Amino acid sequence: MVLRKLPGVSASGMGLRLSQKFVFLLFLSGLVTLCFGALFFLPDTVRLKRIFLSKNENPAVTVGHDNELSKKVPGDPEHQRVALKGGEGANVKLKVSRKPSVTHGARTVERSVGSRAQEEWSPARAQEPAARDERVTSAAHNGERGSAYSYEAFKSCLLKPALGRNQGTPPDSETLQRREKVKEMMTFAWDNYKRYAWGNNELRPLTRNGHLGNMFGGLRGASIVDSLDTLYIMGLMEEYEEAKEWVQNNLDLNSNGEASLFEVNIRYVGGLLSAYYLTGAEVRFRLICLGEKLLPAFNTPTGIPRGVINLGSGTSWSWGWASAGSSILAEFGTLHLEFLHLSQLSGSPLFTEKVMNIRKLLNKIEKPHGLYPNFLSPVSGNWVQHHVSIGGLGDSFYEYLIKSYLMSDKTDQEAQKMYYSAMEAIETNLVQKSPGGLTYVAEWRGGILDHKMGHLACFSGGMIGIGADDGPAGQRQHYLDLAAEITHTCHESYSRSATKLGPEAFRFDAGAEATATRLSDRYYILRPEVIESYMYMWRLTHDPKYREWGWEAVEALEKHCRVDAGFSGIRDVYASTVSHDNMQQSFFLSETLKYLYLLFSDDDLLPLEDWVFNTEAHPLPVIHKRCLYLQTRLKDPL
Ligand code: DMJ
Repeated sequence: MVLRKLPGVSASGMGLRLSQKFVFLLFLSGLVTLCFGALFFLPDTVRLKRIFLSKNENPAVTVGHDNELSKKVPGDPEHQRVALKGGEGANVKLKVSRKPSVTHGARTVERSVGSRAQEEWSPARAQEPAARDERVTSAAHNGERGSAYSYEAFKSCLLKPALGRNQGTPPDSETLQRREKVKEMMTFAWDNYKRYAWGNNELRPLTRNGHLGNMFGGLRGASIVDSLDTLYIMGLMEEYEEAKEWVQNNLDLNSNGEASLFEVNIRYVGGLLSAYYLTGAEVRFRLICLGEKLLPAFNTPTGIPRGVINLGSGTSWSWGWASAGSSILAEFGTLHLEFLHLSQLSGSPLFTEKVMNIRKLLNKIEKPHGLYPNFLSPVSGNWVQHHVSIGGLGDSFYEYLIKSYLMSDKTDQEAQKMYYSAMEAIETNLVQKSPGGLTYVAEWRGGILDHKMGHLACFSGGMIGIGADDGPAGQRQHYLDLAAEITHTCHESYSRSATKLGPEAFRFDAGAEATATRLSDRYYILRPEVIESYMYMWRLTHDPKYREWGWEAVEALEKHCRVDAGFSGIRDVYASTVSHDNMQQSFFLSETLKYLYLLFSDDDLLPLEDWVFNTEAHPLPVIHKRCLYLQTRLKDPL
């Protein structure tokens, strides 16, 4: 019935006239074109879009990759190489969209084939479920983008060979013997970890088993990741290969637990970054995946990250013990070095933007007497308490200011300014001289001094030393003297104990001078800070006392901390019969033994012109001015 009413439809059947057929076909083809075109406007995650559009046709894939490169580094040979990889269509489409690339989804997997990401794809990784995660796939994409900064390009930026002319072998036999001893300690610590705790985070040397703990959100193998670069610089190649193989085949990033943003960053991100830069190990892809898993912690009203993050769900929260849901200065202030390198390797400015935002807020906020308190609200962006310390809760924030400046080849003047103003405020308000003539850095509680210095604060001797050259005019010697005085005080805290190891905290009140007065402060957990300062002061002054002090520490560690199956912390440094805490901390392998080894090596092993150490002693390369093209790109983000 209806058909009969339609013009052009014959009564005898459904036949159409030729002209009608033509119009109908025209209409049909128009409809098909319209539908296909509409695919371009679907969200990136819609499957149809990925099925129908080939990778070179997908405009989102090309965004932010060649776009950034072609816009910001014209003429750079590395850029040209990458731009070609994108295909001709890439550069044309790039001009249209300026979306940040990190949010790009699974589509990027296809694109990464044939790129750097593919080079790094091992069979083990291919089986890893994480590879199917959308954020991970975007990392693959970014890994590819980062291929502009190839490993070879990076190596050509170094001024000197990383391991020196002869692996830093010292010319005199006594120092060489001492260095060999430290290497033996590392082998002993490693072998026992391997035998009794392989894959766990730390070794429990008395009970001969592993410890996982709850700081790393279910990530495993902290001692392995922390040891990679130490094993490598010590020339323990068999052990290094074992460690690398474990990372490649067994380090599972798909964990789902409560992690400290700070600890995962300094140990895992830092450890993997160093392994990559020192050896070219194929960890770049995984590094970027891990970096991305930390990003949700920054989703706060101010962009100041919270301290704890679930690596699986991305939910983040503040430590229960931190007052009023605050974030900790030493935690959110100790991301800068690693995040800058994550941007270098991924080509994504996002990591840099996150840490620059922290710096911006810290610059803007009013500081009591020019000091930075330890607790800040990630919601309001205001200080929560006025407790200031260069030890625990504050320490590595200051360290990362001066090291950001040094790692930028002294171009990051903002970091320079912040560091020296902070130092000035610390000197005015916190630095004290004891009646016995020992210089120390007290803690500050709303204007009242607590005459206590933590073991953690003893890193400051080295920090002030490496910062001596670039402060206000005429201050170099002053800073070198201050660094030497603090290092001397920290050495005193060791030499005044029965074990010749230093307590967790020592005081300068009620008649005490560099000794712990409370039972709860008497322990030593294999911490590195005092030895770290010896190492820097040795490099800066070549005063033989620093090597002697380091050797005293080796003897004390051997005598009191070495047990049958590894090294252990002790509960009371003042007791001549020690009680062990049954824990071989991963930082003993990454920091304490590394700094000792460097102390007894020539200065050309990891020269300070080329390397800065992150706060877990993982060496990260200085980004030299002549290799600045990526930095230029990052300063002018999408
Ligand atoms: C290490 O994890 C790092 O050095 C950190 O900055 C402070 N604490 C430990 C070592 O004591």
